[in-house]
Amino acid sequence: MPSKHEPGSLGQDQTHEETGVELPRQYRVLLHNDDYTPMEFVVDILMNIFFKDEIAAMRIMLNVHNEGHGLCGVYTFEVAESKIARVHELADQAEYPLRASMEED
Ligand code: TYC
Repeated sequence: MPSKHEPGSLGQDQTHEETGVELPRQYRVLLHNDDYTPMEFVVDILMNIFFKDEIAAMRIMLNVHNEGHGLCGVYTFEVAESKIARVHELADQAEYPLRASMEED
């Protein structure tokens, strides 16, 4: 069994410079405040699209309401993109101006 500092070992303490293994880039998905989307709609979005429990969803919604924007979660590009598309789809359908965006973590 090679020691965990040898190349090819199973140790998890090597840097990606040593292993050449790159982690996928991660993106923060943000929700933005507006004056028209009902609070309950935002809580439902956070529970159904971002899988938050009711307490966490309420906390994030109030943070967005008070600060202007708030973090929903951190995902790979494709997952972030599809969650944002789903938020916009549901908001558009309900005719609310709710918007989400992403930025690299
Ligand atoms: N500001 C909205 C209201 O007072 C609630 C709200 C919260 C809207 C979060 C958007 O992302 C949002 N009804």
